Amino acid sequence: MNRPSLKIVLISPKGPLYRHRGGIWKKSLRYQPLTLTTLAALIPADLPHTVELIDEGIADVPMDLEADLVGLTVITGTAKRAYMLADHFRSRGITVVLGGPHVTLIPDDAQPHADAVACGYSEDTWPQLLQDFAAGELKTRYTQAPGLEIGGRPFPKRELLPSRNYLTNNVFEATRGCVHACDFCVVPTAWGRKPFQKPVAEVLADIRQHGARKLIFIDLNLIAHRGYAKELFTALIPLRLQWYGLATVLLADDPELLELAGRSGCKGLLMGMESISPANLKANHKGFNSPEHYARVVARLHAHGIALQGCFVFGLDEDRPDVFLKTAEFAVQAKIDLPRFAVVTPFPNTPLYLRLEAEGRILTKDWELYDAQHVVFQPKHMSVRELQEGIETAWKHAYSWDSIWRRLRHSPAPWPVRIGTNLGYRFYANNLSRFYNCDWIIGRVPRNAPFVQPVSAAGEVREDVA
Ligand code: B12
Ligand code: SF4
Repeated sequence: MNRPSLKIVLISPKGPLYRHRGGIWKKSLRYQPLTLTTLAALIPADLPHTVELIDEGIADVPMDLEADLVGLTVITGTAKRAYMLADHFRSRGITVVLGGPHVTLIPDDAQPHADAVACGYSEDTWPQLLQDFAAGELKTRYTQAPGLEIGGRPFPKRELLPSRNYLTNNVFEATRGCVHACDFCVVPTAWGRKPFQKPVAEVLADIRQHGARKLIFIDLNLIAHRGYAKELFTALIPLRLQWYGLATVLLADDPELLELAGRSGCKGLLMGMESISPANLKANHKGFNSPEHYARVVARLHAHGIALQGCFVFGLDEDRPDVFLKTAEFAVQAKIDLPRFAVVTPFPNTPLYLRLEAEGRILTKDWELYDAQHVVFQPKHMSVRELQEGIETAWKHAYSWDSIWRRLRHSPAPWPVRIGTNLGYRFYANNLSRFYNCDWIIGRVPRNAPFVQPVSAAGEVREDVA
């Protein structure tokens, strides 16, 4: 019997970065996301269907779209928007499925807005969910299969999103997960500490069939499993590529792996430096980071032609009002190519969140503000306003002309890249509150409509925020 063709629409709702269309985050600065293209590839071939992908960062969602099933991927900062879209499509009789990091962290929050939620990695459950739906047997919750393997899957269908709207669609994934357990990180809470890996031959086959020469690995910690990283880097060498990715600072203490990374074409890495306070790092289970060695990390990466985007968070319990300038100046002196600063964000159900909630310090559960730029909890040694303003101070210091010059001279990146990235970040640094709409928090302008006033767990408006 012929089954009717399903019309599936997959949506990545717009998040905090896209509130200000026309800002510095123009189309050309984004790389193509992998979530929707991966999900599209996982739709069973024997299920008659058509599929459409909508990345709301580059295109509007037609509210009158026709579909049998809409799937939305949700991170905490986009949850409010995702729920709004979900409620709308369900009111039109369309079946809605929600999945992604936020749904995995806190499924009961998403469940009322969906016909089904998918928790965890969905390589096995998403195809099953679709078969169930086609058979009229959709369940309300699908949870990551215990023996999940991410290898042996079809390659992401990158062609389903328009490549012209992105800086690149040469975006790849070799691994998932991380072996560490940093208190503020979503990864161990959402997906556990088991590293998942695609067979190296499959990663290479995907790169080859896509014809990528310059690419991005989105893996959160490419060196989570040393043996795998060694195998991958070694296999990449003959391809003579250039690649960018994420790793921990531990790479710098592993001369063999670092050399292989350099030889395999690694040109830039993003690393979570997090804090210059060892006490902060220890308290948050990231004691393997040693701030006294950060300058050495940079020097060793540079020696292999690798530039560093070093990320710091502010608001951990040891931070006091002098932390912002100290950290920014530290980053400049350490010659970090591109320092970045964010507010530590207690994503739901992470150890950090649970601790702050137990202490009555979570100020708001308006998920839209959980974007790593807004202060959503009561800091220990400063006011919300000091923390919110301090981040701008750090950005402005790190991207002053003087600081740019002091860092730029040492970068291994080609001059046009060094200058372009620093100018981009300088512009961002000087317009930060505009992009993230933080002004209302620090009282500079009246509050804008969609945000709620942070309130303490007890329900009263916090005076230091108002
Ligand atoms: C690449 C990436 C980005 C890219 C692209 C984002 C994008 N939309 O794809 C960029 C750089 C733009 C980015 C930006 C940000 N990101 Co980001 N990003 C990632 C990263 C490293 C990989 C995501 C990815 O493509 N994974 C590969 C795909 C295949 O996996 P997946 O998305 O998890 O999908 C699988 C399952 O989750 C599930 N699934 C997911 N969605 C759905 C939907 C349905 C219907 C179903 C059935 C299943 C399902 O099935 C998939 C297959 O198993 C993740 C970390 C991570 N490893 O997940 C962080 C991550 C998603 N980002 C995060 C954050 C916080 C941000 C920013 C807010 C950071 C900032 N301050 O700017 C911004 C906000 C972006 C926005 N939307 O406004 C957090 C989200 C935490 C949270 N609870 O919200 C993560 C988890 C990182 C972290 N450790 O905290 N990010
Ligand atoms: S090392 Fe990075 S990815 Fe791993 S748990 Fe810590 S913050 Fe998360």
